[in-house]
Amino acid sequence: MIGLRRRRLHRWTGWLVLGLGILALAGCGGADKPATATPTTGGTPAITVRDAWVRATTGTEPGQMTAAYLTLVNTLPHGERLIGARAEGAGAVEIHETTMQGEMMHMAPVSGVDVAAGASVVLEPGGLHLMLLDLDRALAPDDVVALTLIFESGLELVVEAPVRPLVQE
Ligand SMILES: [Cu+2]
Repeated sequence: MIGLRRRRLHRWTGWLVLGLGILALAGCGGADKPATATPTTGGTPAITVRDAWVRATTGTEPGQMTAAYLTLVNTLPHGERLIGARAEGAGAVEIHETTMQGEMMHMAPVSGVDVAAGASVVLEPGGLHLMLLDLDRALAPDDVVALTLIFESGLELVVEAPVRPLVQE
């Protein structure tokens, strides 16, 4: 029990540190940004994933957490709602949104992300992201993490997301 309590405390500390790190490194104000990806015309209508990547962990020990980012592009004639995900090597994955509350950066779980017909949604630092929890190993650049995105319709998409350094140039 003591070990569990300690781990929980550690997790929250990690969130705080990560939040501050995003603030310091990405300099993101948490403002809403328009989607940058445009659904392509032609081809089979589908929901697709672009530019998926996972932030490298800060340490080398197991049990860490990190964030994954990607763009969802929906060329289907109907909306889809992302409701969860799995990640290779992660004990759990949550969908989070980072917002500014006054001058404090805050992130909290959200129940899902709607991707309207013909629209795209960007998960990016300072905004929506997937939180990969309880990693069984450290993640370094050049690693690849298989992400499975789960939609409310029952659709599941698997994407190979490369690990990128904490600081993006
Ligand atoms: Cu998060």
